[in-house]
Amino acid sequence: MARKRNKTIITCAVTGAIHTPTMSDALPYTYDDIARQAIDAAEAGASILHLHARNNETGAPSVDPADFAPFLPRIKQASDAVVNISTGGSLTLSIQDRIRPAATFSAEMCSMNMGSMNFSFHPLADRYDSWKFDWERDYVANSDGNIFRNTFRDIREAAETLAPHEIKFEHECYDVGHLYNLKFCMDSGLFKAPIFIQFVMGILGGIGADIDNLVFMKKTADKLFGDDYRWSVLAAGIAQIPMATTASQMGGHVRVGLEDSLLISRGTLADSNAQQVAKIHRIVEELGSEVATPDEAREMLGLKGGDKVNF
Ligand code: KMH
Ligand code: ZN
Repeated sequence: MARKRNKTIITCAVTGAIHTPTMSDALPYTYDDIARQAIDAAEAGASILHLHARNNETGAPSVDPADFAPFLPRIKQASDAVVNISTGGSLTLSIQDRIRPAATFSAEMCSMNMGSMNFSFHPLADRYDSWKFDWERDYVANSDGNIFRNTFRDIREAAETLAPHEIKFEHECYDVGHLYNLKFCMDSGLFKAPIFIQFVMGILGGIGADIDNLVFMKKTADKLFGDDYRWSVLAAGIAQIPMATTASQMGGHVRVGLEDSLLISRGTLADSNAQQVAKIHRIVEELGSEVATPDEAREMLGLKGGDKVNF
């Protein structure tokens, strides 16, 4: 008898902190739009919603819990999806500032970035002649000076502060070395199995988005973590859907959303997060896998449950 395949978890990363309002009218930044697009993405099949906040008027990325508070309860009321709060919402603020939203709202999941690195999107600055908001051009152009700081001390501090909340981490690994950082932290007792690894591919500063690299990341994770991990892929830009498709065929989970790509196909902007979710949902099913419900995702990842959050 054929071995039953694991169901595929779709995460949708709804807005992020890389893209800016000028780049796409579909990018949600108001509280209302973030709530509405998150709910629509869940209805289209996303069982995890990876959420950042933005300033309601200007769309500038924000890690202020006050900018999460207006949309989190609305999402919870309208959907059963797992809420995953970013702890990487700023490339300049301290880890203490970055983890405050996850701690304040005691989410079921949050991101945990597994190494320090260059993290740049400055080439995007040359694509636009005019910008909707004053902050955008400098924010994008100056990202060539960014160091995304996630030292071992930062990771320990985040893990220890968040431990009482029983939050499951989405371990964002942007390169092979980050897997070794994660192994070191696991061996130090910071994280409990099964860990959930997000292979992040195609960020300028991290590993490129191609199949050889994905196989290498996966083989390295197998070697380091054995059966103690679940994994997913996000690829930036046009590689998003092809790499998610490949991951789903390799037994992994997938992440889409306007945080990672503004496109629905080469040269065409997506009109919403839900459109990307619907596309990968269709592909996963057409290729013979099933998409996990939020409760199935909770079971697979060992989450504490949607009734234990603080929003
Ligand atoms: N924007 C992604 C490449 C985080 O939120 O902690 C990485 C990310 C970081 O999702
Ligand atoms: Zn994020």
